[in-house]
Amino acid sequence: MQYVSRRFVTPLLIAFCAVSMPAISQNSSQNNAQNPSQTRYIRFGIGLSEDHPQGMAVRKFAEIVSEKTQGRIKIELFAGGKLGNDVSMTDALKAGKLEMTAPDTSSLVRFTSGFGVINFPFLLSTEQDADALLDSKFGNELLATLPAHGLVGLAWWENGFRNLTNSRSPVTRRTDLMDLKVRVMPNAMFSDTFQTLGAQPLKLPFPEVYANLKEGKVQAQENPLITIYASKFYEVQQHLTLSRHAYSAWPVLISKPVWESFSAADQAILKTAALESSKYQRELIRSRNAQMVDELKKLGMKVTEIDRAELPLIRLSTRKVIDKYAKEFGEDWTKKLYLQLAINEHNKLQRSVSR
Ligand code: TK8
Repeated sequence: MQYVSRRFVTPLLIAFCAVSMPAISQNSSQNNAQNPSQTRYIRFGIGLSEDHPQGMAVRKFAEIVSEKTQGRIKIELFAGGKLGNDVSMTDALKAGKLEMTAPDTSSLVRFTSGFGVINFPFLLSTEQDADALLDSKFGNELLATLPAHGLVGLAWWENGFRNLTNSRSPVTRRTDLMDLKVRVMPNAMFSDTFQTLGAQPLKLPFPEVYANLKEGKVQAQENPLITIYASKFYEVQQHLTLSRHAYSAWPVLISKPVWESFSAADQAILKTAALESSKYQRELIRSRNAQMVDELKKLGMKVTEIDRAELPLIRLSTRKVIDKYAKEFGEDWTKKLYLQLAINEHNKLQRSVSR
């Protein structure tokens, strides 16, 4: 049933929701201006399931907002790609036809190229480094570019370190990737990265991944561990390589016309709630990821790592991709990124010395 529903129902559902979605912005401003006490409903669309830390973070966000507004603002969760994929939901926010979503950074490169540098292959190695990068001047500067595109970024949730799964054979060396049909996010750098490594990348929106893996249209995909578990990719993928080859994040976005329909006090509540949900989400996703290798082994996945001797060679070959996209994304953003990483490294050393 799951296969049939995903393949045929999802596009119909998306079409129905898109058509039935009222253009919220004018309604919202009417609500706010004429009836500030009226209950406001904010739809929050995500690609992952309700029980994934992304879905649970929306619930936490909703709980905080409802509590701080005495139930005046209600956040409604639409999970599992019901309202579309990262690109279509973000476009719906821009058009004022959907209120909130949390897309992968890779889908925002079309608005601000700087979002792409976060996904540089092997850029980060720990969640702490990721926090230091996102919760910095650099992270705030990225979010500050969004209002020009009809979006407002409230906080950063973690998607996480991405690992490769496939249905063909264990991947521990570059040669194991040769001609492997791998689904990548609709993002040129991810596609180039896997092409450079000898694979055959295919860009697909997240809601279509499971069906295409099951049908064999693609043999592989790459995502954080908890996503592999929550999206049941283990049902159609036998091999897991703990590659941690890239890091990605989910900025929490609200449609700018919707944002502007709220009073400054309500905006402050939404912003605070998003920041509080971010702390909760990162802690939750990390604790769930820590259990996932054992969980996925129990579910039959064969887990390997990249051969030690191979890793420097793989990183070397992806260096070409970084050099290419450092230019494509603009030297300015690349400079800001590496300056922020250097500052964070310095601060880390300072802290370790002062202990
Ligand atoms: C879910 C996506 C997903 C991402 C991908 O909407 O597309 O593989 O990692 O988490 O944002």
